Order: sequence, then C-alpha cells, then structure tokens
Amino acid sequence: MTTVAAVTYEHIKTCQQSGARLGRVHTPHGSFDTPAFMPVGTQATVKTMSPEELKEMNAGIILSNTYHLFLRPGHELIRRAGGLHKFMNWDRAILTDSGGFQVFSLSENRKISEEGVEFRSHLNGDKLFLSPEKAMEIQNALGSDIMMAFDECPPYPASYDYVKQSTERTSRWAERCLAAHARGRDQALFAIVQGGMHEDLRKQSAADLTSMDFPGYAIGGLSVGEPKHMMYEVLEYTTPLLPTNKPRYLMGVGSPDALIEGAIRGIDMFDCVLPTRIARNGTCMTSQGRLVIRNLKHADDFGPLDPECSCYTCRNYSRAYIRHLIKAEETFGIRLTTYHNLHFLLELMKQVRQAIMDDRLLDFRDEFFARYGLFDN
Ligand code: PRF
Ligand code: ZN
Repeated sequence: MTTVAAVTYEHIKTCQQSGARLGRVHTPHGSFDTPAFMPVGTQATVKTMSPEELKEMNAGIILSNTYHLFLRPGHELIRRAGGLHKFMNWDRAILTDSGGFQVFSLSENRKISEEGVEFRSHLNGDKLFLSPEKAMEIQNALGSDIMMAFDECPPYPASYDYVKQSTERTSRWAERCLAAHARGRDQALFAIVQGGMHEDLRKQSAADLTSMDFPGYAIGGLSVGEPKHMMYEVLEYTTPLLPTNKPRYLMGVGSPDALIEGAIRGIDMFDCVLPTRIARNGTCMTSQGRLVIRNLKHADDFGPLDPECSCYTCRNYSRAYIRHLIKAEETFGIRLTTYHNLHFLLELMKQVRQAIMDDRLLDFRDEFFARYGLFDN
C-alpha cells in the first residue's frame, strides 16, 4: 500500500539569475503556482471579498486563523458545518495558522509553559488554553489543507538565552503536533523554523524539524520589528537549510519588496494582512508606488487607481469616485480598494513567476523598484 501525501511540491525550474524557485503545490482542494501570495481570511472571510471575487483574481489558496475561529464561532460548530471550506463556501486550498502567533500578539495575561499557553480571550476575557494537541484538534476540525504546527514566535528584540529556550520548546511542540495530528490523509502539517536573528539557533531549529520529516516548512519569527536587511540576512542562511522537494513558507510577509526579495531567496509561499488592511484606510499599491486615495490631489482625478492595472476596480471606477466613497465611509469604497490591492499582489506574483521562467528575477526586481520606490511596506 502506498500513502500519498496530502500536499506535495512540484518543482518546475530554478531561476538561473537568482536561485528563486518556480513550482506548483498540490492540495486536496486544487493546485496553485509558486511563489504564491495567500490573502488572509482571519475570520473565515477575506474582509469584504466574496469567494467568487477571490477566484476572479486567481487566488489559489487563502489563510485563516485557528486562534480566531477557536474563540468564535468555535471549531466544533465549523466541524458540524462540514469543515471550513464548506462553512465559508471556498473550495480552493486553505492554510490555517496554529494560533501560536496570535495568542502572543492579541491575548492578555498569557502564561507560557512546557504544556502550552494559558491566556485570556481578547473578546470576552475567558480563560483559555492552547497547546500543540489543542491546536491540532482545532485544525483537524476545521479541515484546512495545510495546518501549521503550534510554535512560539519570540519577540524582537529578545535575549539570546530566551530565544534559545523558546526555539528548543518549539521543536518539542512540533514533535507533539506530529503525534497528535489525526488526519494525515487529507491534511498536511507544516513545521515552523524559529531561532530569532541567530544563525546557530536557526540551524538547530531547522535540523530538529527537518529530522521529523514534515511535508512543508515555514520560516517564522521574521517581520517582527527587525530591520528589513536583517530579515533578508536570516533568510539568506535559513532557506538553504530546508529540503528542496517541499514548500517553504515565509510567515506574515507581504510588502511588494519583501515578496520579491523572499522569492529571490527561495521562498514559495507568503501571507500578509498588509494589502487588505491598508485598503481599508484607503491606501493602494500601484505600479508607481503607494497611493493615498484620501489626498486632495485625487479629488477630481477621473483616471483609475493604477493606469496599468486591469482589475475590476480599475476598469470601472475613478480615483475621484473611490476617494468620495472612502471619505464618506461607504463600504463599497473599501471593497474596491481591497479588490485592487489583492489583485495587485497576485499579479505581482505572476510577474515574479514569469521572471523566474525567463531567468531574470534580479532584473525584474531592479525594474520594479525603480518604479515602485524602495519605501517600506
Ligand atoms: N509563527 C506563526 N505565525 C506567524 C508567525 C510566526 O512566527 C509570524 C511571524 N512573522 C507571522 N505569523 N505561527
Ligand atoms: Zn486595479
């Protein structure tokens, strides 16, 4: 009898100029091309977008959150609904984060021990507990195609000793996740490499986790306040420690410059709330850089957000109209900016994949930055 892994990585080619990887990830809910960007649907919805709209812009996978769905509406309810795909009417791939990051960034009075994390709900103050076993139980109930191991993302800065203890615990937690994972046939469990900004700890973390043979590996603990050059440096020595025949996922990174720099360093998957979050205050990503639609200069501009964009928003609506909607706090305004920003990043990843295919990703980066600008986020 042969067991077929739930999620597999098909390598298509390596960029001769940069070492970036062009590939395809296969899941029980379809395949997606890599490097890929995953829109974030924290509460079982990508804020203001319907699944039909996400498909129209060619999203092949979205991310959702164990932490939020555990608190509300509860994973047992979603299990009864037939799983997260059915609950939210999304039939393409879903990756769920484990809660190991959100519990540290959102909850109060958290107490971390070898067993897990005790915390108070940011919604109603209830005392709750998450552990490797609980995170697996929740994600098994949600039925995501890719589940993430329960980890700790150490803050930045943190002492070497703290990061070392934390990273070793994350390895022990990964072992427990593997043991607790009950749906190996149709759900893949990815491990998360930690180790802060320390090369030896990243090496140890990658060695611990690769010896357990997960079907995919994430790099966590980056984009937590460190300077960008430091993140690129850590990626430079961490990505080569990961297996070449499995997907590599850089967690919580999604600014246009970091997507390109990450792909150059061998990353296959990314997620970030950035495009959807900034859209809701009227900031748009365009081929010429950031556009703040509230600015007075757009008040009587009847051209599109981005003259080079072919999205639904840019084909049909003007800057003047979108500015009016955003200022009037009309929901349709943030739907239009959200659609455009997601389309922009999904299209950027398509261009990145084409540049890998053509062995010119470094040239593409230089051309992109010359027009977009180098500013952060
Ligand atoms: N761990 C988990 N989720 C995450 C991170 C992490 O380190 C990050 C760090 N940028 C974002 N999301 N589980
Ligand atoms: Zn557009």
